[in-house]
Amino acid sequence: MKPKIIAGVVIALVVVSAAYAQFAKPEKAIKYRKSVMFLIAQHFGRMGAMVKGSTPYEKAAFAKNAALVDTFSGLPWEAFMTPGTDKGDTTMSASVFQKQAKFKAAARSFEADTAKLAEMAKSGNFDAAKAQFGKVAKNCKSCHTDFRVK
Ligand code: ASC
Repeated sequence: MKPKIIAGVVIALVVVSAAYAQFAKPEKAIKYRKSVMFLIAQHFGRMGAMVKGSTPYEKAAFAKNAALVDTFSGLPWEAFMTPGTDKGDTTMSASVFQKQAKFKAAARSFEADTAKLAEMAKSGNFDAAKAQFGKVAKNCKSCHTDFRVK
């Protein structure tokens, strides 16, 4: 093979192996997903306070929190699929591995609903955003019921 082709193959292998081995150790995957879930809960909670009326509704702040939750919504799933991470410092249930299709469907549903929430929040229609906030909260709850150890 020509050196350029060899270099190309080596680069391709490095890129592919990096994509499949995001986490050096299971503990890193657990820490990663817990960090993302912490951020989601923070920013979802700030919207929740406005939905409940315990803090005043501010369009820009609500939209910013919704956009952040939408961005974070795609991040944690690979870390959940990492083998061995149903044990250790985690509340993830092994049912994530046993019911992968259901888990992935729940993740996609959460992503779709957070994307809609971000759109509605941006439009400034607070009533619509509130209703959509409720749908996202249902996603949170049902996934926790099925996939989190009580
Ligand atoms: C939150 C949070 C959750 C969800 C869930 C929604 O703010 O930390 O786990 O909302 O309670 O039903």
